[in-house]
Amino acid sequence: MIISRSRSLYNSVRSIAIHFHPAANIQSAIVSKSINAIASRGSSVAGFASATSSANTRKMADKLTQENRDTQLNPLLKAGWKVQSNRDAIEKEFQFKNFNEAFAFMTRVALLAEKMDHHPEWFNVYNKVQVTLSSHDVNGLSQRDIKMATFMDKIMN
Ligand code: H2B
Repeated sequence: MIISRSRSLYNSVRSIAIHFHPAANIQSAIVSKSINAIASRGSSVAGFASATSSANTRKMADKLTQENRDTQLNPLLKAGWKVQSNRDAIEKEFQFKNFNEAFAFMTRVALLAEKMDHHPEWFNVYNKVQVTLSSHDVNGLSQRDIKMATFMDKIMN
């Protein structure tokens, strides 16, 4: 009895101490953030089927038309991008001073790729990065490839 009483006293003192401890406040803020993140992930799982099908419809819509090719792809071809002979994809080789510069470029592109959910095919050896851009879901070039190629050219200059 005495043991259990002092145990419960200990627990309430401990919980007060935790409550008022600044580090505990930070910790509980982190915990509630994580819970919110898990909760919102849960609700997006519930809406998964409709979310993915609308994402696919959106992605299909951005496949390049002939007009887009004349107005948006042509400037990239003038800037050194080439359409592959066997595939509706564009490629370009970027060269840097050293590996560090090449990897910094790849890191900046990777951040955009994650944001866009659109990823380049690429090959790196030391100071060179060979890039191929194509949109797998539309089996060819899309606005996303134009955007990514334009970004790569911009950060090179
Ligand atoms: N990148 C490219 N280049 N084409 C795609 O179709 C593509 C992608 N689809 N990155 C994304 C990821 C898809 O697989 C995810 C599930 O949205």
